[in-house]
Parts: sequence; structure tokens; C-alpha cells
Amino acid sequence: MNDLDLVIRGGTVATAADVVKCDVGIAGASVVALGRDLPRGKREIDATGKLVLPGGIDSHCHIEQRSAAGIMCADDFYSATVSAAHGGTTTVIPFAAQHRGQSLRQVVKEYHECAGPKAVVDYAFHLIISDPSEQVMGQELPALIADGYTSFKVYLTYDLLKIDDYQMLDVLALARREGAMVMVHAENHDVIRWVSERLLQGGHQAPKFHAISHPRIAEGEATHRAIRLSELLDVPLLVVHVSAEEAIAEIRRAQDRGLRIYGETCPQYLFLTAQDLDRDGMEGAKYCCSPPPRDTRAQEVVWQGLANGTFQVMSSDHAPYRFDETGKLAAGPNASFKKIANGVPGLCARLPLLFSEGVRKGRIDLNQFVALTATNAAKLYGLYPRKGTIAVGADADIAVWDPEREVTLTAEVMHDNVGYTPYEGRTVTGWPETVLSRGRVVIDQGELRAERGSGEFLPCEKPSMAVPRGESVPELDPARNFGAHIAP
Ligand code: DUC
Ligand code: ZN
Ligand code: ZN
Repeated sequence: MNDLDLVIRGGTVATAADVVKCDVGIAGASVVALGRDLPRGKREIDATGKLVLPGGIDSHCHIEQRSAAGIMCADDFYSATVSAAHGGTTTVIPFAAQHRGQSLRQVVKEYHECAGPKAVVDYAFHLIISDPSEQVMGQELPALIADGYTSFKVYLTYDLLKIDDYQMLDVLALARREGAMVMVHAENHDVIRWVSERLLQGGHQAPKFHAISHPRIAEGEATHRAIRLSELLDVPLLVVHVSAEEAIAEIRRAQDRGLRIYGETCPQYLFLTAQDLDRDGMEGAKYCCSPPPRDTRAQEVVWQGLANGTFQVMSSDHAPYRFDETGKLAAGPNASFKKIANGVPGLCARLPLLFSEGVRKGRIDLNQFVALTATNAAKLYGLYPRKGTIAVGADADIAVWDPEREVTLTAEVMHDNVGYTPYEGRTVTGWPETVLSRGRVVIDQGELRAERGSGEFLPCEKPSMAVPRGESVPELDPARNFGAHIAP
């Protein structure tokens, strides 16, 4: 233990399980010792009065991604990962997003070309499957899963992304066979389309109608359907960016029945409401995301879901578009709600918001905070225990967190390329002062220290949480497997 490169001394270390006062000894990229009065390291960080937390894992963010409508995200892998690091996040899992007709292999190659030279923290990739062709399902996807892309998102809505229930069953069956994690965007496409058309026919174009066009029932119904399809094939499923009470109830009910259904929510469903979309002029466009923020009652139900374990993860769904002609207003300064790019930024604000409003206000405890922002994502996506915890042998990805520091959120504080934050003017208490990634100081007292391209790609293991629970037949046999579902 004589060769410690860095010792974080005198802080309170919190993981998903424990809160312990101890030092953290780091050699090279790894944590090598946890204990009191560790020998001096070549460098020391005094963490007296501070929390020492696993760096956050943001397992749902869109970086350098072109939307189906052709609009490019405002953040590339440099600005996005710099923003993440400033907020205490040391791993991001954005999407390698397939547009219809594209080879998934080629898509992954292109995202690597974007990320490799720019990322300042480590990254993995989920895949987005919009075109489950024979080539994709038969060859590309199984091969990519074996290569460390072990999770993928599918959409039940959006004209250019959605898959139908038959395709969803194909995707779930493949995930079951290959041990991958399926993430689903669960909203009923036809409900949204039908309501939207009627709103537009009635001349209702303003951003606030985006929220009305995505009814809670559409989210609840699609969540129910996705869960039932996964139940039919006995395969785990993760429902992403959940906002509506109806959807939360479906997830909870499925969990209570013993199904491996997981839930993710995001800051916008805790801190924004549909009222934000009704701001003056086009201002509301800044808050358009799908599913939309709901009301204060829904916010409370989301908080309950975080506290009672219905949700395993709180990710940002960072989908950054500037409030100008390159982003939110790409279809013109008075575009209808249907033409506004969907998404809000959140990579930097995610941890401080949840700490300030969740931990400090007693809605969740520190262990839950760590689980929701880091550990569970690592487990769900095959990065645990290398990432998501502070333990001997784990990567030294650490946020030394000042629980008393007050920061007022502004676009500048976010260090992204968006030009606004939906949380402008909100003061949070608790902020990361030093952030380490694999033992490297990435943020030092709020200053960026990392080089472009110093982040590394993380191939993901097949997640154990993607495996069906209990007795499970590896090959689906309709005559045998589906009998249980036919019984009255
Ligand atoms: N909704 C999505 O499904 N993806 C990106 C952002 C959003 O609002
Ligand atoms: Zn989505
Ligand atoms: Zn998203």
C-alpha cells in the first residue's frame, strides 16, 4: 500500500449500500484501498466535510445524434462530456441511433468516430433499432451484442422510428436469446397522431399543445402493452423516461407480480410541468420533450416511485437543441408543436437537482441517490462493478461532493452548448467540487482539467438483470412457453 498515487482523505464515502467515513486510496486508474489513516499518497485531496460518491452514470442521453427529422443535437461528445463532468457524471451511455435503411454496424462505427477524439469521460453505447430488418436481426445485432453493445432502445411512437407489436416481439425474443436489455419508449402512436391532427385542424399550434397531444393514457396504454409483450416471452424490459402516473402504476403492478420490469425517470418529470410549455411566444418550445412534463400531482407520484423502488434509474434524457434555427426553431420561428425538436438538456443538472431536492429534502436517502444515479445503471447495462460504485478494484470514478455548496443554475454553469437550461434561476444545494475519471482529475474546484479524447469506450457485459428470473426455457417453444398465458 506504499504506492498510492492519490488519497482522498477524511471524507464520507457513500455507495448504494453504505455510508462510511474513510479514506480512498487510488493507484493508477483503480481504487485499491478503503480505510482509515491510509498512508500518504503522491497526491492528496482533503475531503473533510465532503461526501465521496461514485461518479454518476447517465444512462440515457443523446449526443451528436441527428433526429429522425434531420436536426442535429447541439452537443458533440466534447461539450456533452464536459457538461456531464461538471455535474459529477463520469460515464455516459448515449445512443448509436439507426435510421431506417442504415446498417447498424456502420452506425456504430460512425458514433465511435465522433466520440473517440472528443469524449473527456468514459462512454458506452446503447443502440436504437428503428429498422429490425433480417440483416439487423439475423446478423448485425447478435454480433454487436457480443462486441459489448448489450442494450437497445425501441420506440412505439414517432413516424420514422416506431416498430409495431410484431416487431417488438421479434426484438424481445432476440434480447432473451442473446441476454441483452431492451429499453422502450412507450407511448401509443395512434393516440398521439389522432389527437395531434385534431388539435392542428382546430388551429392549435402553440408549444403547449405538445403536452396535450401526448395524453397520459397514451403513455399508460403503451407501457401496459410493452410489459405484456415482454411477459409473453418472459424477458426483462426497461421502460425509459416515465412521466405519467398511469405508466408508473403499470410498472409497479408488473413488479409486484414478480416480473423483471424496470423503470427510468428524468429530472424534467420532477421539476417541470406542462405549464412550462405555455410560456410566452415560442418560449414553451424549450420545454417540449416526449413524454411531456405533466402536473404537480404527477411530480409527486414520480418522487414516490423513486423512493419506493419502482424506478431503478434517474437519467437525464439529455436531448440538446438550441433555441434557434439550428434546433428548436428549425422549422421556423412559429412552427407548430409537431415540428419542434423534442428534448431538454440535463447532463450537468441531473445529480445536483436530485441531491438538492431529493436527499437534502429527505425524499430519498444517500444510498438511494447513489443507486439511482450510478449503481443501478451499471448493473442494468453490464458495467458493474467496474463502474457505479466505490470498491477495491473498481475504476476510480469519483465525485468529491460539497453537500453545502449553493449554486444557481444558469446556461453558463451547465457548460454545454445549448444556450439555455430549463432550470434557469433555480438554486441547488450540493455540488461536485472535484471529479475523477479512472483516477484522472477531470474537474478540479470547478475547472476542467481533462484533455479532449481522454475518455474511453466501455464495452458492456451482458447484464445479469436482463436474464429472465426463475425457471426459464432458453429456446422459446410456443407449445410449451405460452401455455401459462392461455389459462383463465
Ligand atoms: N424524447 C425522446 O424520445 N427522445 C429524445 C428526447 C425526447 O424528448
Ligand atoms: Zn424516447
Ligand atoms: Zn431519449
